[in-house]
Amino acid sequence: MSNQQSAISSQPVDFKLYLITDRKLIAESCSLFTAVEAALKGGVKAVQLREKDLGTRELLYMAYRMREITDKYRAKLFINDRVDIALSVEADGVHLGQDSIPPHAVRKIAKDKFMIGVSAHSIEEAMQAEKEGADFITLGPVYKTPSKMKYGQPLGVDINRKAKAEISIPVFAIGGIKQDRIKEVMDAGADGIALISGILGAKDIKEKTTKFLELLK
Ligand code: 3NM
Repeated sequence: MSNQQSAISSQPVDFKLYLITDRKLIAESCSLFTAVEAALKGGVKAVQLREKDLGTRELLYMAYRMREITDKYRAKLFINDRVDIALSVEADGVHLGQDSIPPHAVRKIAKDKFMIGVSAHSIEEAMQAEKEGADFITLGPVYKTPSKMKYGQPLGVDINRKAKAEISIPVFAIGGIKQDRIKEVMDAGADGIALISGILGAKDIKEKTTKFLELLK
C-alpha cells in the first residue's frame, strides 16, 4: 500500500447506476427532490448531489433533504466536491473533481466507511485517483455531452477497455450515456454508468430509471 493510501476501509461499491443531479434540467412544475424521489422509486441506489452554483448554506439544506429521501429508499448519497457538507449531513461519501481536495487528504478526516468517488478524464487521472485511495471513478466524457464541452473531444467507448486493463476499482462511464448506449459501454468493460440527462431529462423519471436498471442487469 502506498503511503498515500488509506487504511480506513470503506463500503463496497454495490450499485451500477449512479444518478447525478442538475436542478436546472428539471421542469419548473417539478422540484429536484420530487425528481430524485421518482428515480428512487424507480430503484436507483446511488445519487450524487451536484449543484455547483449553490452557496454553502443553500447546498447544505439541500443536502439534508437529499439525505432524508435517500435514506427513505436505502440509497447512497454522495456530495460533489464538498467534503465538509458530505460529513455534516452524514452522506455515504463525496465525489471529487480534479481540483478538489485529493482522496488521500479526505481519508485523513473521513469516518470509517466513507466512500470517495473521483471524476477522471483520462486513464492517467483514473490511475492516480486509484493510487490515492478512491473507491470508484467516473471516467468521461465517453460521448458528446453539452454540459462537458470544456473537456474537449469525447474519449470514446474504447476508453472503458483501457480502464478495465489498468484499473482495479469500479469505473463508471459518464457523459452522454443514454438508454441505447448501455450495452455498448458495458460490453466495453464499464462497471456501471453515471448520468444526468438520461434520467432527469425523461418525461417519466421513475419508469426510465427502472428501464436503465433492467438493462444494467
Ligand atoms: N461529468 P449527461 S460528463 C457531470 O466527463 C459530468 O467527468 C462528466 O451529463 C465527466 O449524463 C458529465 O447528461 C455530464 O451527459 C453528464
